[in-house]
Amino acid sequence: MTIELFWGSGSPFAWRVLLALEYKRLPYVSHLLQFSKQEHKSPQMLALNPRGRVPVLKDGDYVCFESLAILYYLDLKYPQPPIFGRTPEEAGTIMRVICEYQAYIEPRLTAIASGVFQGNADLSGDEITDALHAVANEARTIEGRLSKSDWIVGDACSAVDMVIFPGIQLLKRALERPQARELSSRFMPVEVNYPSLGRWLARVAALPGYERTYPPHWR
Ligand SMILES: N[C@@H](CCC(=O)N[C@@H](CS)C(=O)NCC(=O)O)C(=O)O
Repeated sequence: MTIELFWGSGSPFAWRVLLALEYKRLPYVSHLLQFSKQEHKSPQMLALNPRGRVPVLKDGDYVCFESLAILYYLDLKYPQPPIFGRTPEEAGTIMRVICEYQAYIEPRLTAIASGVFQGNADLSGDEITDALHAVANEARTIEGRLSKSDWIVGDACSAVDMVIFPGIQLLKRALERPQARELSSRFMPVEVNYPSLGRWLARVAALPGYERTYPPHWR
């Protein structure tokens, strides 16, 4: 069976899946879609995912979308190396930290990133400032985990690293923009404010195949 991945450059959700495919050393056909040409909304793509969003994974006749669902599918279908832990307890903790990230960090991180990139929010207003404070507090918890272990949960790279890493990269990229200079001081430079998180970012970036996952338009 051939695995095909439909994705877009800079999508943190697609990046998760690329990291998982590379980590599991699965061969795949990459379909890099151009958001600017609305290729993710083509009739062919809408037939695969009626929401017109990426990533979409096709494995033979089976189609899956929603990045976390894709990670879960890949792990059950291609179990080695596992990304949802080696024990039920590890799996539970990996899922728990992913759920915490999605509930308490991701919406705020998205608000900050779209405020910076799309200019649709006042970067010195309460909403964005509060969002950054909340993200910075949550990052402290992750920093605590990473000060005790190389990976966020357990002693190997897992789905939780793949879910959180692209989000942190997106946040860093947003906070590096000149218009975010004042806002960024609470978080940046990551390597100084969160040394263990900084080392973890470098650790993920050193994984085999990482270069193939890096958003082409960020180079
Ligand atoms: N919850 C989805 C989110 C997917 C998503 O929002 N993808 C964005 C790219 S970052 C997209 O395709 N946006 C296109 C659009 O909304 O038109 C997942 O985890 O896969």
